[in-house]
Amino acid sequence: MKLQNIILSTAALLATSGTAFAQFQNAEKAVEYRESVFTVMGNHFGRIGAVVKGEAPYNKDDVAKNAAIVAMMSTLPWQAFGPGTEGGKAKPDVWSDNAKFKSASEKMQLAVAELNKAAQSGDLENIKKTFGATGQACKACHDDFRKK
Ligand code: ASC
Repeated sequence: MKLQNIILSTAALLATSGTAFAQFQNAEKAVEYRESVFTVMGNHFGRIGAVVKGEAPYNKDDVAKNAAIVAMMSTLPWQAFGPGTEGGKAKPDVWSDNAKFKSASEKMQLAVAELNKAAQSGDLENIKKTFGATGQACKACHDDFRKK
């Protein structure tokens, strides 16, 4: 290999392997970030849950706001599961079976997008239906990838 090619490929490798860590100073910061995102997501999802379960009155604007927050948050944690960030509540399977984890994360984001659509339209029956499907997507991923 020519020296120039070695330099170019090394630079490319550093650029790509650096991205996982670039946004986080270290693994602990990545764990803190992703767990914080899940905390906020769970809080706002839970507020919709209270309405779905009849424990709180249905207010269209509140549910729409909470669903929009959940939808936005649902896109964020994945960047913080990069190589070398094992730890926290994540099982090692996140890294050893990463394709399955990615697929589960995508299912959750799609379910949340449907919930958000229903919430913005204000159709309570559809909110209930998509809330249930989203909860199942949360649980499926927790069963496989989150420590008890
Ligand atoms: C929630 C929450 C979760 C999911 C999950 C659904 O309200 O915080 O993690 O629902 O329990 O099964």
